[in-house]
Amino acid sequence: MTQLDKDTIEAFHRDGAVALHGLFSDWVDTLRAGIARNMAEPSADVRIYQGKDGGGRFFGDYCNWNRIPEYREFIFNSGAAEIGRQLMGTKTVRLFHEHVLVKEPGADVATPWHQDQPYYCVDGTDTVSLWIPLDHIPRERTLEFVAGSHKWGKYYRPERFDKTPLNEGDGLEPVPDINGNRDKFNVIGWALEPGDAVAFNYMTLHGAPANKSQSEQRRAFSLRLLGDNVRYAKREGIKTSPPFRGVTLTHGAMVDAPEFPLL
Ligand SMILES: O=C(O)CCC(=O)C(=O)O
Repeated sequence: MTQLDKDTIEAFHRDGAVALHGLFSDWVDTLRAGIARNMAEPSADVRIYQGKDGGGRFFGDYCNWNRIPEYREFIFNSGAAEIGRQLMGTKTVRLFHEHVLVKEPGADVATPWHQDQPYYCVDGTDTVSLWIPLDHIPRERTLEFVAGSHKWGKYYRPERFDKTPLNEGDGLEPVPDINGNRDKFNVIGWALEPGDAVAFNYMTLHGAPANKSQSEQRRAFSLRLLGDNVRYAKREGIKTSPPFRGVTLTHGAMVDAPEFPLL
């Protein structure tokens, strides 16, 4: 069992994001195979942004672990849940969902700066996503974070990745212009190899550039985990993403449902 060192865990809590190198190298082929299957058989919730002028697609799909055997194998057997548990410092780890994000060569849609929690039907601070790249990621193409933003106490307005709002009139303030003011924010990010991971809190502001490479794709598998203090959040009149249409939990309940197995 991998034991994370104290500095890594401290950096995760301080900055809201930390790089973990080489942890999942043995799982790269499995996850690539799962993503190929997922792209060939997408769910009804798939979102595909077609690049302009011959650019590739930005493919996003989620909540497919139950029907993609490679995802199940990874989620239940890779030790990722234990890594999440150590980072959060919790007794329990529950699966929230997986999210796959592929930017084909020339995919010209950037991932806008956002926090994940305002999109979700959960609230709490014991949260972690493990964003696992399956291709070489140079620093200029990596997922970036505003260090410390998970502690700002703000929920910013969720948008679709093409910048259309997920909900009109949600009363939330827009995400600040981070790219236009990079000197004012502590932006962190790492060059990564296949099987590395970046772990981040659902409240940490993050974003990623378009894929300007004309030859290299950028595949990523993001595993979303929940810890002890997370509760179901019913956001009245608001579309969440993922939608979790079949879940009947009440507001404030433990997130205990077959969709969210204990790991
Ligand atoms: O892969 C990307 O471009 C975005 C990833 C992301 O926003 C996430 O995993 O929460």
